[in-house]
Amino acid sequence: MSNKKFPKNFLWGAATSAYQVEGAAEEDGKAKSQQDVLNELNPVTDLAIASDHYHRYKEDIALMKELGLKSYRFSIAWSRVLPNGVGERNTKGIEFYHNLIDELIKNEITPIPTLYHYDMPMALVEKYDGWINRQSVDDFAKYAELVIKEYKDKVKYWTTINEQSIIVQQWTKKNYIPKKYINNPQIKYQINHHMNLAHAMACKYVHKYVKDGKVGANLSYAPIYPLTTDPKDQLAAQNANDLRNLYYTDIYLKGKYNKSALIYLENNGLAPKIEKHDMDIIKEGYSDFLAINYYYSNTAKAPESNAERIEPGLNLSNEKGKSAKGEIQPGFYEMVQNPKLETTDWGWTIDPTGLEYVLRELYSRYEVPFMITENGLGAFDKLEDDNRIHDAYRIDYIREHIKSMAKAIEFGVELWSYNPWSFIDILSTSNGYSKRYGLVYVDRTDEDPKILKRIKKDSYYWYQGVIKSNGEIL
Ligand code: BGP
Repeated sequence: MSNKKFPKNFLWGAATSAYQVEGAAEEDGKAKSQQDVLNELNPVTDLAIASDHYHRYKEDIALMKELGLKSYRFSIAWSRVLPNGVGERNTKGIEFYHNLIDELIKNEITPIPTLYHYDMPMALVEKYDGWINRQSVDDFAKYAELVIKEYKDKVKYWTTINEQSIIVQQWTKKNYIPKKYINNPQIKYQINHHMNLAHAMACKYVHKYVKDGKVGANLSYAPIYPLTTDPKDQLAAQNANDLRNLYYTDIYLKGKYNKSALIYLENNGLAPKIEKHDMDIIKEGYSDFLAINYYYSNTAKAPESNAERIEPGLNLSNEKGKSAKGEIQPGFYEMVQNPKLETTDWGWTIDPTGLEYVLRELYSRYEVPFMITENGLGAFDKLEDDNRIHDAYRIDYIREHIKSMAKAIEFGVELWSYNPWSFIDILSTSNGYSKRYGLVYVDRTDEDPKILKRIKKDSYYWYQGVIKSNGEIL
């Protein structure tokens, strides 16, 4: 099959998120987000500096331009715009994102902002426990309205909330959860319900204020395969897909909760409390597309009849891919390792075929366009004596995923954009700078920020050729 199928105006991009690159965590009026505090409690690296993108965005955008990027997916830090989450605006924060967006546009790079990437303002966590409290929906809606109105003439593509399914699965890591709630897993589905409403409000505002504006959520989506050909395992994989995947996409793209997943949650005392007009709000805030973050696939089997519940995120693993393994939902499914697939150094399966599987599965179900807003390989990169980073493993990973996108396009899938994770090295939440994803190396360690020099990796030069040939030279 040829790779000629990428449309002429395809947006070849790259991605980052605010707290993982910006630094300046408490500078120019920004207040702490829950990520700043979570990192203080369990220090991995320095969020006050991170990759110092806040001060070096011009240098970084010059590198994007040289690479040939057509889009840049980044996130806006709520607590930079509204330090208290609500109320007084931080002019300097608002100005920063104007400058960033202007610089992108000047360099013909389409901005794709995300409104929320795990970084609830700490002020709202202190005030009312953050997303646990329904007040968060109104406060997020106010923040979203402000930001959308502010940048509406410059930004056409908007994404709302990053990875709600990961926020549920890893609820104690992606949210600051006060101790009193820790033993109540229903809370995570309540948080998710509040986010569904918040997402819908943001979609509504994009449709209201942005001429030809397009909006969707960023969802981490891993296909779920049955472990064997036993029909019971097949059904378990379907159950897992309902609860871990369709429970989110049906909300965004059908305006409904996936029925079997909701019934399972109700039967187990885990369902969210849904108020009278909530489903109308969710229906009204429809999405125009889905932004998919794709890293790995998962596998499920039928659990033993006497198996006890193991919630994801409560096992010992720190990593998302690994954490799927070991989850048991009694009578529904058990997540297991896939014996057919290789894994990364962090135990995440490497499965480019899964990306074609996901795109085609979702397209047949919803027939909406997609963007890939994250996809990449976390690795221990090494700065060699020749001052280069020879990351052939990353090139292989990205190449195979691009081939899968091309095949999905050949089968009719509408794909607008591909934004590998990440543009420059970012801090990985659980692993700091030892787990690197960037096309551009940031010369620092967790302990020592050094001078944060940017060095183009081999993957940067390779991706440059991919973009130039519109995906033909891989
Ligand atoms: C996605 C997140 C990113 C990034 C990435 C890699 O789920 O949206 O923020 O963290 O995963 O994950 P990690 O840093 O844990 O390796």
